[in-house]
Parts: sequence; structure tokens; C-alpha cells
Amino acid sequence: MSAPQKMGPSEALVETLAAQGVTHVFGIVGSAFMDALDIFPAAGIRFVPVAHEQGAIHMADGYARASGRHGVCIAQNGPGVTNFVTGVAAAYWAHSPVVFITPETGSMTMGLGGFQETEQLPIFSKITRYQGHVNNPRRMAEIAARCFDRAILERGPAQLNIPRDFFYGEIEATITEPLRIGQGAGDAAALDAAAALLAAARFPVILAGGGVIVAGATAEAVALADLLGAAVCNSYLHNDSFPASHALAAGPLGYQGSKAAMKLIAQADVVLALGTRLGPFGTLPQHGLDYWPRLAKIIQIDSDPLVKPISVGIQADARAAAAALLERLNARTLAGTASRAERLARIAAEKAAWEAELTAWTQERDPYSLEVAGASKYMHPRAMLRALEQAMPPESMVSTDIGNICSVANSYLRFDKPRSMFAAMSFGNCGYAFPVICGAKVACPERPAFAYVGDGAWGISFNELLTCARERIGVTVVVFNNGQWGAEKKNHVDFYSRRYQGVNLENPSWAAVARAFGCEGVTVERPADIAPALRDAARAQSDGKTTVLEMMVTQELGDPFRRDALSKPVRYLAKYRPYS
Ligand SMILES: Cc1ncc(C[n+]2csc(CCOP(=O)(O)OP(=O)(O)O)c2C)c(N)n1
Ligand SMILES: [Mg+2]
Repeated sequence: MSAPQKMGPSEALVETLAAQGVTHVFGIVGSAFMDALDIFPAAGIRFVPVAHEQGAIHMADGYARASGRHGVCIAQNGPGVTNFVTGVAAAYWAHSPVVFITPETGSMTMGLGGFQETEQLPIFSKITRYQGHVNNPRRMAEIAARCFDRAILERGPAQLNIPRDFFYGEIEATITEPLRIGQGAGDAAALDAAAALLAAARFPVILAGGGVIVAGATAEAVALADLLGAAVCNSYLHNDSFPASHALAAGPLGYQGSKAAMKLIAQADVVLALGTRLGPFGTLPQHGLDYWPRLAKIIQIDSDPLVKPISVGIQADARAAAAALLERLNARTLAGTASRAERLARIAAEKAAWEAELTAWTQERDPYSLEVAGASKYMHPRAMLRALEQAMPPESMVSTDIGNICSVANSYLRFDKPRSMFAAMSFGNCGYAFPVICGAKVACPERPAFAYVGDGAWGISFNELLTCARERIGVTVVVFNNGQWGAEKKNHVDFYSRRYQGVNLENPSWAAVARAFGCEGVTVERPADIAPALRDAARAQSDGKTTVLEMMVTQELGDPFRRDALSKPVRYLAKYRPYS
């Protein structure tokens, strides 16, 4: 902690950012925070100007998810700040430690309905882990530091709200060191009970979630799996929670996940859910498999409140808890040892079967898909996704958007390193993937970076090509051009007798659009052209050049996400009867 010193509130803010290790702040310039912005360079902070504030908050999210450090963004009071809303909600459900700084209308005019005024705390109250409001300029450093500390501690977004006149003046401020409080391994008695269950297990399975990534618990998860001879499933959209090349890695559960993972967890007598809140969408039946083992003992280790019925709950840091379990299990005889060889053979067989099925599954076979693909000269999405998987350079980071093809991609995304996959998580907003990968690339410039985006979602987000070109951020965007909002069209096909409304897209050449922005743009029509195009695009990244690979694909569609959430339409009024 520094001794109290005379400074301006802007200096107190910027000194706090520097003390918290901030090197990048995403945003759009605005008069409200110019006094602080002016001194960013002197504090070693690069301001990354973006095209839209939603891009800034998503970039901060991607930066945080890739680096494990804070992602930070700032905007003009009023409209700049309200443009953050969707991105804050997305970061909330992705458990990203972003700090978004929201200068507010001046304290002397607040409530008078002045220019760019809106109450900025209520808007974010349900999508933040912490909200700090600077109610007096003398508290700038204290409240700013608390936002940073709480974002890490509570694993989610923190808002720092500052009336714009409070950037000015003379104060005495103390700059504090970051406060990092370990969560520890959890309750000792619960750990004993968990160890007893695992020691008695005949068919233990580990479910590795996002908490493994956040806590840096990969090594402990691998050691536990090896000791127990347990298959390891990834929780939904966390395909980077366990090394995919490990013999015990079974792949992801959930929508468009791995049948091997689902068939294996269905056999479990004990599940160790490590670093996952067991959210409701993560274990929905898939591929016709209702795989969740209701009779199994469930041990859940997570820092979040618990969702599913469980046998033993441990609120803890995944790494510390896994280490504590290892210590206990190392000292015990494991009942599962007797059947270890047979279990490993079963795991290998299920994986091989799923791999063979995926290889053969080059296109969708439902009547709609056969009809539209038969008339098309373009690529089958699955064949394209397989080719992308095979061409993906090592150490790559991939962000995925919301859409049918992005969802099907789940089966074809494998990672050996944590902090590699950045899916739009439970908030599920189209337009997430591209700005998020830009932020991830800024955090990890040496890693190849790819965004998977449907053509509809691309329409929401392509404005950030401006940022890539202007700031020389080199990423590769793989745009799936199927000429439709496919995921929603699937519902029209399945439930509304193909009465299409607002789902067909007329696209420009997205490759030409990219070139007009000063980026590279390549149209790909054949799977054989994917590997060379991806290689060139990845190479261009090191020159700070972004490439859009426009994938021309058929309109076929994979299984929908929320079959459970729709019903066949029922109409009572005569004029609407044809619509049933
Ligand atoms: C911001 C936002 N608007 C609307 C939706 C509803 N929605 C979910 S998936 C989807 C279609 C996505 O289409 P596209 O990006 O082209 O991918 P495709 O399904 O064709 O692969 C839409 C509109 C959403 N999730 N987010
Ligand atoms: Mg589409």
C-alpha cells in the first residue's frame, strides 16, 4: 500500500488500474472520461478504440477469459454505457472478471433529465457481481480497487460508476495492492466423504467444468483421472477443461456433444463434478440419449451455488479441492482398481465408436436437409467442420457464436490447453464470438485465434473489422454462409410447417466486405481448400492482418437446441386455424 499522496481523482483511477496490472482498456472515446484517458499512456495502458461499445465489453470478456486477468472497458455516459448491456450479461454468465467503467452524468445535474443521463446502476444490477459507485471523488482509488478485487474474487463483472465531475479536483489517495483471497479446498469432512465415495466407486467418471480452467486445475484433474482410471467428460461448452488428447478424455456432454462421453457417464456409479455448477442446459438429453446418471452418487465441487441434486457438495476452488482429494485417495485402496483394465477398454471402445460415427457423419439425413443439400453445390457443414478441425494449428484459441453450425461445431472442437475455447455461454447472444476473439488475441498475441460465426450473427458483429484493421489485431473469422438464420429456421421446419419468416438472408460477398474494410477476404467452396486457406490466414495473423474465410455451405441443419422449449402451435380463432 502506498502512503497517502496528493493527486487528482483521474490520477487515482489510473494509478489503481496500473496497480491492478491493467495494460489494455477497450472503449470508444468520450468527453466524460477524457481527463483520465489523457494519462493512460504514461501509466503503460493502451486504449483500444472499437467500433461499438458492445464490441468493447465483449473484447474485455475475451481478454479476461484468455488471460485470467481482468478485462477492462470504458464508455461515454448514457448511450455509450447502455451499449454495454448485452456484453455485461454475457460476461456474467461466462464468469469473466471484467471491470466496466461507466462515467455517469455529473453529480450536480443528475435527476434533471440532462444530456446523456440515465440511472446507470439499476440497469446492470442483475448482471454484475459487484457495483461500485464513486459517491465522493476522495474515494476514487478505494472504490476502483474494490471493483477489481471483487471481479476476481466473485468471478464476474464489476461495474465502476463515476459521476463525470468526480474525475476532477485534488484529493489525498492511497493506492492499494490487489487483494487476492484464496477459496481453499473446502470443508474437510465433505472432502473425506467425497474421498470415501470415490474410493468405493466401481465406475467413477469425472465431469470437468469451467472452474477447472479458472482455477488452473488441469494438472490436478489429470492426476485424479489417472489415479482413478476414470473417463473425463467436459461440461457443456468447456471443451478445454481437460486435454482432449489424453486417453481418458471422453469429450463434451450436452448439445451436439460426444456420444462417447454421454454413454460413459450414463454408466457411472460415482460422478466427480469438478468446477461446474451443473447448469440445466449442460445435461439436456442429446442424440436421443438421456444420459444423466440419476442413481449415481454425485460429488460437486464448485465456487457457485449448487443446482442439481447431489450427494456431497464442496464449495471450493477446484484446484485446491482436487489436490486435497488426491492426497486422501493416494492413501486409500480403490475398489475400482480391480475393474480398471476393463474400464479403460470400454472408454477406448466408446471413443473409437464415436470417432468412426463422426467420420461417417458427413451430412445431415433428415428430409429437410436432404432436400436443400441435394440441390446445392456447396459444402456440407459437418464435412467443413471436420476439415477445419483437422487444419487447426496447435495452441489455437477458438470462439464460437450462437447458431446451428456453431453448435454442431461442438463435436469438432478439441483442445489440449485450457483457456482455448470461448463459446457464448448461457446468455447465448448472437454476435459474441468475433469481438471476443479480438480481445483474446490482444491478451495472447502469440496464439492463433479463430472465431466461428454464422452469417446472421456476423451481420450483428462485423463492424469490429474496423477495429482489427485500425488496431492491427490479426484474427481469423470463419463465417458460415448458409444464407439463413439457420438455428431459428430449424424451428420453422420442425414446428411451423416451414412457414418461414425473417429467416432467409440475402448476403453480400462477405469476403469482398472484409477486403473493403482493409482485411483479407477469401471465399471457400470446397473442403479441400480449407486447410490451405486456414494456414494462410493463421500466418497473416502474425502480421496483424485479419482474414474472413467465407465458407459457402448448404442450408442443411443439425438437431435443434431447445426442442424441449417449443410446442406444436394450437390456434382457436378461425382466421389463425391454417397456422397450426
Ligand atoms: C442477439 C440475438 N438475437 C437473436 C437470437 C436468436 N437466435 C438464436 S440462433 C439464431 C440464428 C443464428 O443464425 P446464424 O448466425 O446465421 O447461424 P446458423 O444458425 O445459420 O448456423 C438466432 C437469430 C440470439 N440468440 N441472439
Ligand atoms: Mg446462418
